[in-house]
Amino acid sequence: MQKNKKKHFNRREFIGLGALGTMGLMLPQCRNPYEDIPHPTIPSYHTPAIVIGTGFGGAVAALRLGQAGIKTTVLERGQEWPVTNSYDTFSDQVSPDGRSTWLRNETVLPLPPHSSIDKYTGVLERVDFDTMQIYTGAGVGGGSLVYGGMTVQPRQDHFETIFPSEIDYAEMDAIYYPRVKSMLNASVISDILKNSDYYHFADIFHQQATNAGLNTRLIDLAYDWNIVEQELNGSMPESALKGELIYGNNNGCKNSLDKNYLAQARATGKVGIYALHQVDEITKKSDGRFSLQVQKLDEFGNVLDTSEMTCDYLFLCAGSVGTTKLLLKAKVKNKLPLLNSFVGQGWGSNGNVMFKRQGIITGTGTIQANPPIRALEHYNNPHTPVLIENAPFPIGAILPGVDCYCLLHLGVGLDTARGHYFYDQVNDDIGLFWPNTGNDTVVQALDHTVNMLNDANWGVESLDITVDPSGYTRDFTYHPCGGAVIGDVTDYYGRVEGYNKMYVVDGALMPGSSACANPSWTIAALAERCMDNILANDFPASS
Ligand code: FAE
Repeated sequence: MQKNKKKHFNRREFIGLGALGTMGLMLPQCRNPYEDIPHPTIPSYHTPAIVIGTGFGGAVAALRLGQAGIKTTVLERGQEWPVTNSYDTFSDQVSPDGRSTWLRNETVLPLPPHSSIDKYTGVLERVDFDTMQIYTGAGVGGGSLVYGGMTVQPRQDHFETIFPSEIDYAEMDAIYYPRVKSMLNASVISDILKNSDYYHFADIFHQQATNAGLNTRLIDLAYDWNIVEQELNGSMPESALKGELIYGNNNGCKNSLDKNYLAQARATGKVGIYALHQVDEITKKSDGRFSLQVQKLDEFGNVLDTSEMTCDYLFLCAGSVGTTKLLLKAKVKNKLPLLNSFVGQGWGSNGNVMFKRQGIITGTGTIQANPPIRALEHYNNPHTPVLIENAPFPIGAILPGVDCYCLLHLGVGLDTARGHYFYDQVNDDIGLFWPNTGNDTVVQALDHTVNMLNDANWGVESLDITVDPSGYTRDFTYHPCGGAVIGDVTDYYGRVEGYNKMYVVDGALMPGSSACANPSWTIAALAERCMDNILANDFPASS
C-alpha cells in the first residue's frame, strides 16, 4: 500500500479543494497507519440479535440491546478508526491516501480535483447512480466519521409535513431529541473559538444575512470544543482549525459514534462489534431464524471468506443505500418474499444543494476553519423552507494570506420530490430512479434567498459557476433518506411488515426527507423511539 501519494496542485486545483470545505497541511508520517487495524475473528454462528451497520441507527440499536442484556453481534463492513496520540489515524486532507475513500482508485469529493489513491477500505464512499451521487460513511461509526457534526432538530411544522402523524413530535421533542443530544454531547461553539479569526467568515455571513433581513443562528455540533480550544492555544495538534472533517478528525475533537454510543454498547459486555464484516444477503429460514451471508474483508476490500450467521432478531442499520439494497435483493431473489411493495420507494435527497457566493467585498478572512458553525433559516421562503449552512472555504490556509472573498454553502430544503431504488438484476446491484427535476423547488428557493443576500450587500456577489453552470450543484447528496419508509415498509416503530423480529432502524426509515434539517439527529432520535418500543414489547423478559 502506497500511502500519502504526493500530488502537485495548481492554484485552480487548490481553489477546488477549498470549495469542499477541506484544507490541511501535510501530517508528519509517524507510523504506518494501517498496521494497528484489528483483525477480529469471525463471530460465533448464532447470536440472539444481529445489528448490520454502525451509523446513527445501528449505534443506538447496539447500545439499547446491550443495556437490555441481549447478546448482540454488530457487523460493520468498514474499519475501526481509533484516534491515537500519533494524531494520524485518518487521511490527510490535501494529499489524501487510501484511508480517505471506500474502495476507489481516486478520491470522490463533490468537486474536483480528484487525487489518485490506492484502493482501500477508507471512510468516505460515493455511490454513483445515473442522476444522483450519494455520499455515505464506511467504518465503525458509519456516517459520523465523515459528517460535519451539525445537529439540527426540525421545526414541528416541518416535521409534521414529512412524518406520519403517528410519530408524535411532542414526544420526540421531550424525550428522544434530548436523549440523543446528551449522548452526542452536542453544543454550540464556545465564545473564545467563535470570536477567533478562524470563524470570522461566519460573522460575515451573519452580517450579510442581517442586512438582508434574514436570521442566522449558531447550530449545535457534536464536537468537543475543549479539544478545539487546545488547538487554538497550541497545546494540541490542529485538526478542526486546519479544516479536517470529511476524512475524520485526527485529534478526536469530533464526537463520532465510536466514542459514545458504540463505546457504551461495548461496555455492556453484551455487544461484539466486528469491523470488515460485510453482509451480502439475508434470508429467513424455516426454523424462524434469520440467516446472513457474511463476507470477511481484508483492508483492501478482498473477500477473505464467506460464512453463514444466524440470529433470532435482525436489525437492519446499513443506511439508506445499504439497508434498502439488502431488502431489495432479498425480495427479488425470493429470500424474503413477504416484503411489501413499498421496499425501495420514497427516496429523497433531503434537498441537499451546494453553492458558493463569491466577490464578497468585505473579504471573508484568510483562515476559515471547520466545522460549519452557523446556519441561515429562511423558513418563510416563498418557494419552500430552506436552511443554508455556512461551510468554510479555507483557501487562505492553503495559500497563506489569501482571502477568497467567498462563502461556501450547503443548502437543505423541504423538498417533496421523490425517487425510488430498484434492483438491477443484470448488474446484481441496487439502482436509483431520481427525476432530473428533483430539487427544482429547493434550487428556486435558494436562488430567491441568494438574491436577497446579494441585493442587500454592496459588492459584486455572484455564484461560482466553474463547476455547475447553474451555480447550484444539485446532483449529489450527503443526506440520502428513505427506501424502507416508516409506516410503509415497517410499522411506526421499524418492525418490517411480513417478518416478525426483523427491523429497520436507520436513515432508510426517513420519508425521503428529514424535514428541513440535517438528518443524523432525527435518525438517532427515531431509532431511540423504535428501540424503546421494540425492547418493551418484542423480547421476552429473560432474553
Ligand atoms: P450510516 O451512518 O450511513 O451507517 C450505515 C453503516 O452501515 C455504515 O457504517 C456502513 O459502512 C455500514 N454498512 C453498509 N452496508 C453494509 C453491509 N452490507 N454490511 C455491513 N455493514 C454495512 O447510516 N448529517 C447531519 O445530521 N449533520 C451533518 O453535519 C452531516 N454531515 C455530513 C457530511 C458528509 C460528508 C456525509 C456523507 C453525511 C453527512 N451527514 C450529516 C449525514 C449523516 O452522516 C447520515 O444521515 C447518517 O450517517 C445516516 O445514518 P444511518 O444510520 O442511516
